[in-house]
Amino acid sequence: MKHLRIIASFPLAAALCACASAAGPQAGDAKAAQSEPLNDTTGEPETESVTLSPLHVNGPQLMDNRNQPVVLHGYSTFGINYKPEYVNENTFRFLKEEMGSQVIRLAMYTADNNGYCTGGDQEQLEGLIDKGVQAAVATGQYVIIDWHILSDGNPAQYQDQARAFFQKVTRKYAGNPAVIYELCNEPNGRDVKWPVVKSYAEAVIQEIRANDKNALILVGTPQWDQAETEAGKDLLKDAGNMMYTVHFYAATHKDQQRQDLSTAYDQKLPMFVSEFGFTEASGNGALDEQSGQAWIDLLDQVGISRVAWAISDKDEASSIFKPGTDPDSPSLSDLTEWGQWLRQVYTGKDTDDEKDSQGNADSSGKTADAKSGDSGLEATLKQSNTWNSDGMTFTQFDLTLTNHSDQPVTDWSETLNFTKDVTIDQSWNGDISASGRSVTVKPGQYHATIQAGESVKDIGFIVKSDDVVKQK
Ligand code: IDC
Repeated sequence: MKHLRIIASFPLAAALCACASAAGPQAGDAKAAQSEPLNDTTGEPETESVTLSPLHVNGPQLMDNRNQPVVLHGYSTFGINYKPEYVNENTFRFLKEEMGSQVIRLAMYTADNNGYCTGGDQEQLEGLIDKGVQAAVATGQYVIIDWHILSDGNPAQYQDQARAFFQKVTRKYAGNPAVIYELCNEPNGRDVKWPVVKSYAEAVIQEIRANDKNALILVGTPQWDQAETEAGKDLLKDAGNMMYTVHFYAATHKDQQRQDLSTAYDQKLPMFVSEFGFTEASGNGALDEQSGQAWIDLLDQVGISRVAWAISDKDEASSIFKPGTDPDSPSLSDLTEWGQWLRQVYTGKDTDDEKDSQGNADSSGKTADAKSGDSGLEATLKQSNTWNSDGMTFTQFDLTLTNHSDQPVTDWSETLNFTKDVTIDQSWNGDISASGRSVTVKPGQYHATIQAGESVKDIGFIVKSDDVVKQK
């Protein structure tokens, strides 16, 4: 577990710096630099608490403070007034280190289940928000404070409370680049058209901007966050740094909604998917992986951040944890099918393999080495960035090779398979070549021998393909 933790938190800047002397000029190339959008640090491996880069919007794209595109992956809490126990630093750390999370959304219902405006204990809820913000920051993640309207479909209904709430929290967190404000979860209802939401947003944004000129603000769109094209025709003015939210549940929302997102993207609308699932919109029912994958491919293509519903152990298909999961010590075996799927797409790691190799609790007889490639090394490939340029898709992968045996491994070779034909655009710290859908990695000038127990983490490459590519 310890070494996984280091892999997950090692900033790419450090890897790139480390290989600048080792791998030549490509290490500092602008494209490679795109892959380190998050940490406003260079050099040292990340400690618990990192400074996150302030985020800003440029055209439709979210960017870091070096003007590099940022695509955040993350998880939403279930309503914090339903499941306060999951607002928990240990859970957030697990999500960061094992589940590829870079952003946590704190969903605070306003009306449902003793919400903030319907009898909930406001002080207690504000305390939970603060606990969540601290826990996200302590684990190096962005955090979204979400005013989670739902049964109260019209955000104007509790506009005064919303203004007071956002005034309070922005006073508290002013200037903290980790904190993002989501003004209203999912406006809905027959009369709740975009102008209604827009005028609510204007009122609340005024409060936020009085305290914080730069914070990133997310604004909902009507029809449960699916009327982005309406917003695209009538943008908020002078709101500063902001994006519009789109939500989807893949088993319910399909081609039409994907088409709407593409249309809005063509309008250059800055969008952020602050909630999504693969279930039906009810949060339950079977996962529709086909429709879900089509959504993920689309988000990858256009570089949109996404936050999955939900950090919960409720017995429903959109929960990432099985019932009874201990929020103080979640583990891979607690993941539901949905949790496992998210881990796979956010980190490239297959949870079944890892569960087998964890702590030698291996009933299947498989060893850690059995899952590795050709050489007896454990190979973990992490997709760290993807972007489009000149009509092609570029995807950066970082490779970790671990020798779990008690013997050094020499003259190794690893073959990695992908879903599409790829060519190598750049590579570092290895002899790396592509043929069709596979990439072969051999030792270059470095790492000819990997010692017993050693983990090599600075090998990486960027592949070029005609569409989104994933490891197979
Ligand atoms: C759902 C929960 C469900 C709960 C319901 C009402 O999954 O257990 O009973 O809220 O509190 C949304 C909402 C989100 C919903 C989710 C799934 O933002 O609050 O959570 N969903 O229905 N929009 C579309 C789907």
